[in-house]
Amino acid sequence: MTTSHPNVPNDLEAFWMPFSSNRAFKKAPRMIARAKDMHYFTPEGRPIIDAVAGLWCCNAGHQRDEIVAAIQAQAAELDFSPPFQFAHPKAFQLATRIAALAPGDLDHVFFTNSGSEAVDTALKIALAYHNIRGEGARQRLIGRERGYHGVGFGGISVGGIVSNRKLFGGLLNGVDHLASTYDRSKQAFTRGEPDWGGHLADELDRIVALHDASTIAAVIVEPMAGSTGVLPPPTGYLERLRAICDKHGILLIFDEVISGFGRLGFAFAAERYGVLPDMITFAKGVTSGTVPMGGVLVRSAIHDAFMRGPEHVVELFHGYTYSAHPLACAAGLATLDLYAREDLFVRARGLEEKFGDAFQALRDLPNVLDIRTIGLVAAIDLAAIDGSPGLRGYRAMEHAFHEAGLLLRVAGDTLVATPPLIISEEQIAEIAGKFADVIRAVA
Ligand code: PXG
Repeated sequence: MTTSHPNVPNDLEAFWMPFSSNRAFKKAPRMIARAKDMHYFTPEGRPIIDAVAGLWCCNAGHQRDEIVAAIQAQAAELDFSPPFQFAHPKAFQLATRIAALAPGDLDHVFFTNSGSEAVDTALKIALAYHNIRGEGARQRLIGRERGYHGVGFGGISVGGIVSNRKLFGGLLNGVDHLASTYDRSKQAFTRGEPDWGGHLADELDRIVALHDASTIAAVIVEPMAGSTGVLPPPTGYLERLRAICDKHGILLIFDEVISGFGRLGFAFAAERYGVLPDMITFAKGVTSGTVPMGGVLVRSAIHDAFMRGPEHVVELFHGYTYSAHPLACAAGLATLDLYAREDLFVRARGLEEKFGDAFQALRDLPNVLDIRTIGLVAAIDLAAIDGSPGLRGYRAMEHAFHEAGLLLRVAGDTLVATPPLIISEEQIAEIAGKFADVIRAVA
């Protein structure tokens, strides 16, 4: 593919794009060159309203002056310092700030560079925790069907997305999965948490009975499953999981890579649901997507269990060269300042009803099978084109970008909206209107 525009590269061959239809893209590229607040701009300068906060991450909107300035200043002051046996001040400052946002005694932060690394880190901490307490037989990990926990081997093993698993061999041993909490016949067109499905948490008791609690290390779930099309937790479900884990000494990990930092109107979904997990994984919104960063929040008892033995000894043989990178820490601090100053989590909570109204109103459009709304998230299931699952969704994404000036996200034939938390009421109406145009265009 060649193109004559000065800001567009002539050769698109070398870059193997992640999770993309490379050949289709390279025939008709959807190129993004610039961004500001709620908008992207193509190289030609055409505005595209961002209905998905980049990829669920730019919660404060794009190119916010305070975050840009903090990154620029940090780059001029300290490019990198080794995170193993040395540190820079902002790493401690940011960990303290994140811990203060988290509920209960989730008081310790292990930094990573992505959600995938955060998930693998949390799973490793769970296994090691049981080991050092003399319960080394606790090796099994429990995930959930339709769960997404990134693309590391740990994450795809506990994850429940067939395409992410089937080509990659045997994965981790000793993993089991809970059933997905979604049943359209019982939950269609639900706003917020569905009433049906809380009992599905009791499956954990069945899995425990099969394997015995003494072999199970941890359960990992997204409080709200995001990537497979937005599946809010049924009322009571997370509480029941917590109770069963407590009964059996199993650690409960909430993967909040998507639900963290305001998406559901709270710093973390754990707060919305009043359920305290043993660990929370986060990424994305911590820097509003500006610099890669992820991490794991860990409860005190788990952290403290490692802090024993001779003091010169490394307590956890795990970490990344770029854990707590100075640029990411500077971006994170500026992002948290901005969230606080503009009260963006509370703002999201205040907009939830209007956002839900705007998207639930699309239910009579052609091919709409279900609409789920929660926080500042909406998912619209469209009927698949016979014999070509995902084609209607793909066409919707293309039409949205090229014709409607809209960036949306598709998961198969499900269209997803998850905009920056700075969205105005007028922009909610604008985005919902564009979704309606797109759904009609692909009918
Ligand atoms: N856990 C959860 C719950 C996620 O949503 C990851 C882990 C992995 O994060 P990294 O930073 O390694 O990508 C994610 C990522 C989508 C979509 O369209 C969602 C994600 C990534 C790409 C697309 O829903 N979430």
